[in-house]
Amino acid sequence: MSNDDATDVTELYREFGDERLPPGQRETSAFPVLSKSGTPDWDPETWEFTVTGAVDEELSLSWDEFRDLPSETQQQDFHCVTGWSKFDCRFTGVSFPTLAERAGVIDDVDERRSSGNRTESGQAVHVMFSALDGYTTDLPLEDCMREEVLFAWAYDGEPLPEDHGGPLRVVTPHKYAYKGAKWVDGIEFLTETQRGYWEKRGYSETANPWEEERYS
Ligand SMILES: Nc1nc2c(c(=O)[nH]1)N[C@H]1C(S)=C(S)[C@@H](COP(=O)(O)O)O[C@H]1N2
Ligand SMILES: [Mo]
Repeated sequence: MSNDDATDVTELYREFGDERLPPGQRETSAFPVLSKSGTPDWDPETWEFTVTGAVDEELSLSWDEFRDLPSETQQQDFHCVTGWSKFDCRFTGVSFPTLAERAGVIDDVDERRSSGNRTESGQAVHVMFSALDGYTTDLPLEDCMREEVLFAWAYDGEPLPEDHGGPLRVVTPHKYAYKGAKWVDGIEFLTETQRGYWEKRGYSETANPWEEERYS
């Protein structure tokens, strides 16, 4: 795969700040590994990805079914809350909006009224990501409904390394990287805010690198 196949989304910082490198970060060419408790095992035969909560249709996808979803390759920046940033990472995977559409997430009140199942599913405003190692992280729905939020299975054209979340991880180039669950195996659409693993332990809910939202 050549670089030309990737959509360059590194300019998204202009929405948040003047500089591509967020304040208090330094650029590195390394790709350190940060995990709360090591790399979990995964079995492609039994792995399933679930989409639950305030959706029209709850989903359960096998690895093959997940891999059949429409995918794309993007060139993105990666900002770790511990102070390093890595530019021009090439990730391939499924965008969050693509998956949300599959599950019939309706985040518009008028659409929901006319869909007739308002009380059944409630209105999704927040998302909880879960992972094979028990990690969780949360974001407001509007921060997830961006093309740059990818469920990525490849890095630089190669299968995503296990330490970096292989087979599947989330990347959130507009947020500190703890918002991107490695080994992700499910998302739940929530009708109210809940806190994830680091968010419960004092890290910022919103995690905007250009505002240095590191801790809450
Ligand atoms: N499942 C899971 N996802 C996770 C973590 C984790 O411990 N478990 N750590 C987070 C943190 S704090 C960071 S900084 C990034 C690190 O990603 P990397 O190891 O690929 O650099 O993953 C995030 N996603
Ligand atoms: Mo982190």
